[in-house]
Amino acid sequence: MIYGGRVLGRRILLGSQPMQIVQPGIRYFPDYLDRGGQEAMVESIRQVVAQAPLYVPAMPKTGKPLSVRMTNCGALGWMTDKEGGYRYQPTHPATGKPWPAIPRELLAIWDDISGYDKPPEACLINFYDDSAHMGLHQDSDENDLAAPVVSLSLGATCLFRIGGNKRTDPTRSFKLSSGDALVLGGEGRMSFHGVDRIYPSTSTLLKQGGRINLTLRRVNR
Ligand SMILES: O=C(O)CCC(=O)C(=O)O
Ligand SMILES: [Mn+2]
Repeated sequence: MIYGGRVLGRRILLGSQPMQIVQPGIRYFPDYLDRGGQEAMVESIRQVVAQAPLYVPAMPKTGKPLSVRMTNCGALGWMTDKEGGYRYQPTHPATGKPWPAIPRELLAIWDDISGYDKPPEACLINFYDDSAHMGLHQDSDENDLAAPVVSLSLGATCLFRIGGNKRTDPTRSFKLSSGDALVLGGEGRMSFHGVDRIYPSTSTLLKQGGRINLTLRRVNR
């Protein structure tokens, strides 16, 4: 059973809008989760955060704090700090405990739209307040680059930017709203991308405002 979704024949259709190919390998699913599905997902994420509190990640070497707060669920979690740099690790940096399991409704989304036969090992949870952003980057710390990255947005709308495989390639920007899903796979797996800005007060999903982004990743081949 998929929470908030409808089952059509053998295909589980959660989105109300058709999928759009933004550029080769980049698939955009507007309104993928309906409001009920979004609320259920927020509740699952709250339970993860209760076990694995949000922390402030820091840039390698400089120790400059990122503007987003992060946590993870899954066997592995992505993190960065001054001493250790970008990496995946099996435990939370503050509690020392293993990350909580990936909620089953997130695993169902991976099964529905990733097109990949192995399950995700990591789900990075980013929390953006109204002034947070994320600079242009590639997701390149995974060994299995054949697997896509599956992203789900909840709460405030953001301006998302995506380009090509080189930092200097031209970019395009579009808005990601609550319930939207995005897949970076195939030719688009190494596309540079980032979040330029959050649009405050564009969603009633999160009572305190802000935006949550969840990215499901396969780390090992
Ligand atoms: O917040 C987003 O939509 C993108 C997040 C992202 O690129 C990342 O966590 O690597
Ligand atoms: Mn990324």
